[in-house]
Amino acid sequence: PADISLEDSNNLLASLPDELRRHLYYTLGIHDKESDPTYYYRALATAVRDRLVPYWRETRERFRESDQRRVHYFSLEFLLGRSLNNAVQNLDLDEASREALHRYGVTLEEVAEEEPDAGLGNGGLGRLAACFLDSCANLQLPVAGYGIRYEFGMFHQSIEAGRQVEAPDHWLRDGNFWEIERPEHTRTIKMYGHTERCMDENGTPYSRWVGTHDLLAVPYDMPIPGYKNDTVNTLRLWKAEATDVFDLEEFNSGNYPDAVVQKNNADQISMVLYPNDASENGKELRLKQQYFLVSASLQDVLAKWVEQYGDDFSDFGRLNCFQLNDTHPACAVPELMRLLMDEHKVDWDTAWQITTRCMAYTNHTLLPEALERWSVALFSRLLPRLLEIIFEINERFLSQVAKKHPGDTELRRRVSLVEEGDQPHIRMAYLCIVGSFSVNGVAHLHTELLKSGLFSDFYHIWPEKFNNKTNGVTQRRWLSHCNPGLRDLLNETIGTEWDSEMEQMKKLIPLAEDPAFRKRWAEVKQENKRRLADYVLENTGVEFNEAAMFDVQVKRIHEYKRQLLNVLHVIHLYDRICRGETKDMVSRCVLIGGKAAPGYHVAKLIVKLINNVASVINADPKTKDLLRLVFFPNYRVSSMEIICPGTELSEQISTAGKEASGTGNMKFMMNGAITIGTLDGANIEIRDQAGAENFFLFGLDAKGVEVAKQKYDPNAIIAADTDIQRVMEMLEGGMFNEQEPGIFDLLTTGLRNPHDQWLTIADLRSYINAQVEASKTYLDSEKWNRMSILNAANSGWFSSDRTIQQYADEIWGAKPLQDS
Ligand code: DL6
Repeated sequence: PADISLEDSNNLLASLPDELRRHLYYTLGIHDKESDPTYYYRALATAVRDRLVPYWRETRERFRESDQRRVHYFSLEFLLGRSLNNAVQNLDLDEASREALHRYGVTLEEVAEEEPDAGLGNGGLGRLAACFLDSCANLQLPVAGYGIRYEFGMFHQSIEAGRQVEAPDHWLRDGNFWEIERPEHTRTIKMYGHTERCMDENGTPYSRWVGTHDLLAVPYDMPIPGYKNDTVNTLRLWKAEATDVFDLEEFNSGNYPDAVVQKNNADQISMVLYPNDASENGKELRLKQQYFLVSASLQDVLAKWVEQYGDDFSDFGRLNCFQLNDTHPACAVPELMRLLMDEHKVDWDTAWQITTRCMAYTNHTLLPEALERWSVALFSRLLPRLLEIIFEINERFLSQVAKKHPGDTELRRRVSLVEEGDQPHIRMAYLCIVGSFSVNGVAHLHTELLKSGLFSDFYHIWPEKFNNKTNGVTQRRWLSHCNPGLRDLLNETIGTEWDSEMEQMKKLIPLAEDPAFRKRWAEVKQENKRRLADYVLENTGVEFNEAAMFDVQVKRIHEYKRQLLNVLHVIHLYDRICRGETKDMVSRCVLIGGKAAPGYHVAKLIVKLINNVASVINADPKTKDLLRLVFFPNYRVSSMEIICPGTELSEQISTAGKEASGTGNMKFMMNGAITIGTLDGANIEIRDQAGAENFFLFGLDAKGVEVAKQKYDPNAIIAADTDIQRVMEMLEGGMFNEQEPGIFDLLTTGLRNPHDQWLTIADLRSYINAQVEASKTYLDSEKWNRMSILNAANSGWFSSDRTIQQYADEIWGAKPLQDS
């Protein structure tokens, strides 16, 4: 079957209804009418995947035959969400799928609901990787994703007595109908052991890594379909397995449990996603995951290279690029060196030239606690050969620095890859910078702050390495798929090209002045609000008033993202209601959602506070029709697909200088929500694009934050502002924790702390004022709708197609592979 042509393979497939029937009958063994929609999901997913297979193979062939540069996107996270609707949309199978399902009395929507989210990521960084893969396939770029096939994805969050409760997310329990296992490409991964110095026949010394514990990396490929362009790229996810399932000696001696120890140890590596978005916890298993991913993936790429070009690596750097999604895959730098030198006999200088020609690093955070450092002791136990290589990279780098800046020992100490101390550590970000030809931030401000702050020494050494690539999101999932009402309106009014040429959205600008169009725009939003209200009711039991403003903040729970600031404003509104000060008050339904890292105590306390405040407000008859607050549980990709289109006010309220970019802000903008936000991350660019008059700005900017920190006195601010004072009194007086006195003290003392680095109280007055402005504007619905249209109209810049085009042109030097 390997030589089946594209045409033949398509001919092998019957019509979609017949394929659905075949999979129900033969693949799933369903012989009677089945009422459980999960079977229809499985059969349809398999039938749709079959339709991708010929194009998938064809794309792979084009990839293989081309002499263009190939890109390998290394990421510990790919937050894909659901695949069915995406594939149906990209293959233009919507109508055919609906027709095929019709005879069984089920809808595509019901069937799509059966698919578990592939939650192989924490938040922004993982979802960005998924949007990037979509755009690469849309642009027909030769880009493959490499990640880990976690058995358990992002934990399931439920709320019990207001608190977050985590449960495992066994998303693979019922199988994954998209993936194809490729055991023939299994790779062996080394860990532990020690190194030996040896001498080759020419008397040149070299190192051997021996006595290792080996395990296997087995690839599972997920198709990444391009948008109606016959291209299907690949996301290769690795599963860890033992080299031998049983230790036969132990088994034969009757010691059954010990016989499978090796298997269990190996399985653990791809068992679970670490649920920390912005902090690392230095666990050995995490380093194992990181090394496992990069070693397997680099071996894969090198094996394909050798198959095609033999052991001549002279063009390897020109024809390959590895994009490192944050420092998580940083071991790729020493591992490529190791593979080239130890396995392929390339000398150090050539290997270094190749490595630094093909590695590129993206930084996603300025938070110091998120910057990875691994202890030298752990490295030397787990990856002794890599440590040797890192030490040598460091030595050579520091001597280069010494040559350029003689006598500046302080500089050498600062930029060293090894942080000295009682327990020396390897600075993974520095390793990435030294080993890469490109270092990029993810929004203009973020990149500038990297250059002037965190990485300023390196910026002075290599200014040419630094560049910005402002993030983007795919409009095909985040507009076309999730907002069918708006999609249809756009198609009817500005044509259909915006789905792959997002700048076409600009055609909406003149329509913002057309009252008839504004009316239709508002009708679409209203319908999306109705859908969101149903969803909220179903998931929280709280009724949203569909005439109210839908005010939303969904993202990971973190102090710097300041969900607390949002709650303080809600308490302020409640205070106004309690005092009867409701003249001109706009009804609001406030939704907050997101997961807190299980070990992040303060974040979990914020979740509890939101829930407690919600309980009090929602139970008070005075708030009826004026104010609702909900904490939306288990926020994930598929819930954003309903939340985003129904949102009117998008809360992007981080402490300036802390949010690298944000991407939820872009999804909301595309769907016509108006942002209330600080000058942080990509908010700045959102405001530039939308126009300052179409954005509710508040708070200190990044410089202002640094200045304010010098003489911050939150208690004086509270004492001088009666609104804020009352909010604090309500909080501190126990109004929201009558049964559990003192539980929120940590939060209130934090707010009052002059060293509070999130400056929540500093920005509260300005935030309240911006909220008043937002409310006033909302009362003028014509104005609001005009602003909403102009936000969507100017959101073209935030398509990940634009971002990826920039990566391709300015970093990768990658060209599209057209279909033959
Ligand atoms: O670049 C994607 C995304 C940004 O939009 C967010 O602003 C940023 O917080 C997030 N960073 C992380 C940090 N993880 N690490 N390391 O998730 O990246």
